[in-house]
Amino acid sequence: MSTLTSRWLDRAAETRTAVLDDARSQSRSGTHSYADVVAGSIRVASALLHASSRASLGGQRVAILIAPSARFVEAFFGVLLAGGCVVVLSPLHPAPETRYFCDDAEVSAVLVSSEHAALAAPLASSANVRDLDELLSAREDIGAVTAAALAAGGDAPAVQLYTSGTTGKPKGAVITHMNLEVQQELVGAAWGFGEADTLLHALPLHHMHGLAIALLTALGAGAATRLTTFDAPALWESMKDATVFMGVPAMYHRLFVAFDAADEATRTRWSAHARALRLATSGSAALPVTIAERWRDVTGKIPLERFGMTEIGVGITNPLDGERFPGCVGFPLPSVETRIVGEGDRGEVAETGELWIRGPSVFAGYHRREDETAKAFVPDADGGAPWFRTGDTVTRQGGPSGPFKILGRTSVDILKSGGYKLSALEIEEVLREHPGVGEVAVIGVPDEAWGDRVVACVVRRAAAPSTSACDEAVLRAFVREKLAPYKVPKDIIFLDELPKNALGKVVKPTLSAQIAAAIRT
Ligand code: MLC
Ligand code: AMP
Repeated sequence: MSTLTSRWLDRAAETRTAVLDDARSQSRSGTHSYADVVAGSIRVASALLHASSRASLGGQRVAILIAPSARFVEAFFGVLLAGGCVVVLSPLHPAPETRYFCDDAEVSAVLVSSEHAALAAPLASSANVRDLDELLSAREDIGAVTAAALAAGGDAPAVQLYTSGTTGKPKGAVITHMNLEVQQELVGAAWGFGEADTLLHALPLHHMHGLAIALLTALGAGAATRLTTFDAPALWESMKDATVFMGVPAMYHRLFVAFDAADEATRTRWSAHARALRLATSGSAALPVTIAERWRDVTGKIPLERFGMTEIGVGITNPLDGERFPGCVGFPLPSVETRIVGEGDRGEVAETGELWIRGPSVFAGYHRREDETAKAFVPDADGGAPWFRTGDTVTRQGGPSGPFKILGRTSVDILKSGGYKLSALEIEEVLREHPGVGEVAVIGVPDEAWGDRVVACVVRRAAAPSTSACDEAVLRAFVREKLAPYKVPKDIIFLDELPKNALGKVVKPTLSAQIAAAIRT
């Protein structure tokens, strides 16, 4: 049995609160003890095992489409205890994207809670859609569940998270039980998590930040988690009952938009709530120093900024106690080895270059993408474990023992909008399917609210059929049918031509500079 699942089962008798459901997103609001949620997960696992007629799901992928709630946690651990690997789906994705995730992962079942039943309906023809409430009403078969959990060791796949890359469609990053248990320990210890904590959690659960860095760290430490969806005024209010808040920079930006719009008395109350938190962290994208300093003005401390990835969890963090460096992400966690590599791919150490990482929290590979996996890892010249290439350009501020500073991405085709990693190529591929589009280049324009503002530059097809109107509204609606709303370009700009080099390739840095200048004027 992995430490992840044994640690979970060890909490079966604990009456402390594990999850506080939010009335806004949940029919079954209220508080749920560890004992209740562990019991729920055992019922889900029992039902899955009985339906499969096998002693263990043996790493089968099981998708879950469930609102942030205790039910989510029950389904998540239910799949793990039965020996399955969880694919977290999000209600934000339209049917074609959800179908792609299910097909790519070859899921054996999709567990759906009642509030998302309508969203799952289009999947029913191709996938085994199961009502979570039905699974939760199963009889606990602790013998079968313990046997299945025992069969899934540290190397077993626990979660498959879809992440965008430099090839069109998102890839399924396979994260093992060991990866997650190491994260629980490292992050929990570095940030001082304990049973007295209440985590205020408004992050989406289909990504590493919300799922593992936030939720699993809190559960691993026996803390309580208030699961909710993002709403800036409600979050300021909820900070009153929390000890820790974790957010992406776009959330901090939004919090301050609401703060600035509030009256004096409200601001005073919200400031007091935020000051009483013992910890506020930021990650998934660069936290602008101006936002960090505003948070310090309100609370006395800048947020604790850290660096992470779907493929590695948190790798580098500023300290909980001691000096935090604005604009920097701090120092590697114990057991995380780092190397800064200059151009040329030969692994030569440099002052500024691509960050390579290795250690027990690095993922196992991309599901059924051997080529992509091979490209992501570099063999170690001295015969040690291979290095994972992060694709981030970094340096160490003030010299080789200074804190890490993230300077940008090595690829112009990877964008970060509001903390979501987006592939410019994926969005371009969708736009190219429209009959009115001749050429297209998707770029990220620096933006205070989103980090990268996604902009599509389109050259209309000269010989487009007269029926295929191609204006901004039409193209945005076209993308929205196929991709999550956060991937829909914020602006679509029509150009006569795109800047290209001698090989006919679009020169995105030139295009980005032109568009950024045009937007500013
Ligand atoms: C929402 N919209 C976005 C967007 N989020 N557009 C671009 N980028 C985003 N991130 C769109 C909506 O679809 C809507 O468009 C419009 O913006 C306004 O939406 P909203 O309702 O005001 O936004 P909201 O739902 O409140 O979302 C904002 C947010 C969200 C910041 C809460 O983006 C968010 O949860 N981001 C977190 C992403 C995350 O967890 N990443 C972690 C990756 S893991 P329209 O057209 O419909 O009006 C990782 C590892 C690590 O990176 O180290 O952590
Ligand atoms: P994802 O694939 O969604 O997990 O995104 C991982 C990427 O987010 C990293 O490769 C970085 O580019 C970015 N990232 C995460 N944390 C930070 C941070 N604190 N500062 C800058 N970029 C970050």
